[in-house]
Amino acid sequence: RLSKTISDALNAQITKEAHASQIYLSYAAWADGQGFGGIANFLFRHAQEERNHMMKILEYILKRGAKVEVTAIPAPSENPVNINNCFEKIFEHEVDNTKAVYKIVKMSHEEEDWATWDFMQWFVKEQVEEETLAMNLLDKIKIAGGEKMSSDVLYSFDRNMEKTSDEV
Ligand code: OFO
Repeated sequence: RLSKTISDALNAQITKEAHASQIYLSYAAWADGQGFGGIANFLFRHAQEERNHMMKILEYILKRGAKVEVTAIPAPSENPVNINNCFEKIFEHEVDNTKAVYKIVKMSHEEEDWATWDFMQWFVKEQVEEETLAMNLLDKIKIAGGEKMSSDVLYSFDRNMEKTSDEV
C-alpha cells in the first residue's frame, strides 16, 4: 500500500509530467509558427511521450489502490527566442524533472517501499535518455553554428529533426 507521502509525491509527479507535455506542446506550436515543421514534429511527438509518462504514474497509483488527484497544470514557460534557446530550455527542464524523479526514488528508499522504488527505475533510465537526447541535439546545434546557424544549415537541421527519434 502506498503511504500518503508517496502517493502525494506521485500525484505531484503526474502534474509535472503534464506540465512537461504542455511545454513541449507550446514549443512545438512556436517552432511551427517560425516555419520549422521538422522541429515542431519532433516536439509534438515528445509532448505525447510526456503524456504517456503522466499516464504511467497515474495507472501505478490506481493499481496500488491509492487516490489519483488531477490538478491544474501550470502554464508552460515563455517561448524560446531561437532554436538554440529552445533546446537549452528543454535540457534545463529535463534536468529539473530528473531531480523530481530522484526525490521520489529517495523517498521510496527511505520508506522501504520497494515496489515504488522499482517502478521509479524506469523513470530514472528515461531521464538519462532524455537528457542525453537534448545534450546531443545541443551539440549538433553548436557545431552547426549555435545561434548564428545559417539559414541553409537551419533548414537541413529542421528537415532532419522530422526523422529524429525520441530515443537515443
Ligand atoms: Fe517525462 O520525461 Fe521528460 O520531462
